[in-house]
Amino acid sequence: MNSPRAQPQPYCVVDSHTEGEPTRVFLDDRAPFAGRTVADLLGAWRTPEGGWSVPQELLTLVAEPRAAVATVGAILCKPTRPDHVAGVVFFNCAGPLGMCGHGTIGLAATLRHLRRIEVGEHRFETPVGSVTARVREDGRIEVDNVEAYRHRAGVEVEVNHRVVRGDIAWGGNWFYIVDEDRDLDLARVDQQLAHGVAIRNALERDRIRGANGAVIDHIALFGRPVSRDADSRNFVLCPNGSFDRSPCGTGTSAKLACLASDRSLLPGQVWRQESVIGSRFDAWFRTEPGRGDAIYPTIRGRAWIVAETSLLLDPDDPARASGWAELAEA
Ligand code: PYC
Repeated sequence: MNSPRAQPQPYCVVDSHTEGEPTRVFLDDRAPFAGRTVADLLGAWRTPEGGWSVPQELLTLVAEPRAAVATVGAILCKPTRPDHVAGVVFFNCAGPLGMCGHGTIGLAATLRHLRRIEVGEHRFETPVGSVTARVREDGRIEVDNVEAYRHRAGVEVEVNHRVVRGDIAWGGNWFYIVDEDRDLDLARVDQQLAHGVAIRNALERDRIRGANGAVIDHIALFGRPVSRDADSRNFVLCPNGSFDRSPCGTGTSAKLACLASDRSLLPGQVWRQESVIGSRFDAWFRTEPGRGDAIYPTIRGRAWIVAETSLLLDPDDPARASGWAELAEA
């Protein structure tokens, strides 16, 4: 008879969606995350090139068959500053994200659900800077994102024998932003995904990158809104080849930076961004003297809790990858 194999400790998670886009929060009260800060995780997961990667085992936990492909993981970490509630490291099944707007809204809704925070302002440390989430009485959550800016305007790239023109902008992740003439809708998701991937490949082929040689891993197509009271509809290709069901908090931030640079949107003016599934974020920005064209965007949206669960990785399961070596050695 086979003796029973030791089962690894389950990962406790809370799942939510923000305007349709899933977030899976990994709780910080048990190993391997208990007591870890953002810097601990990034240090453990540092790559020889100076970036950082996410262990395969964690990528497995935000991928099929345990999650929808669009899922963003959010690892809750110990804060290092007394005025911050927590740290957070975002990733999807392809690897790390800098910031994540929908994920921060999902994280704040999760912490409220767990009664760890209440209505009010809460600060979080992320790998790319501090962000603030304001949980409102009406359940909406506003995120004051990291600084956003347009890096280059009107950058042309040849895609399938056609010239595409777009702006390169930072909103917590790197985006190539294209204003599209065509309607963006769910019926054409396959074409939109293929177009996004072709643009991303063409940018890499031509070594067109963000500041300091950063790879542009998000492609955001902006088009006409469907709702009368929205300003625009978008389709955002994420690094894992999925599309954002929400209007993408960091993508909307990057778009705001471009609008601000073009003087097409003023500080405080509300921009209503619709996603390809028709969900929405309201967004606006402020500026600071001496910061040039950089803006400080705020995104407002809603999130709903959908599950509290623990994830199992059976050692015999072929859909599991091994390896906690990176963190264990930290
Ligand atoms: O909301 O910032 C965002 C985001 C990035 C990737 C998926 N969602």
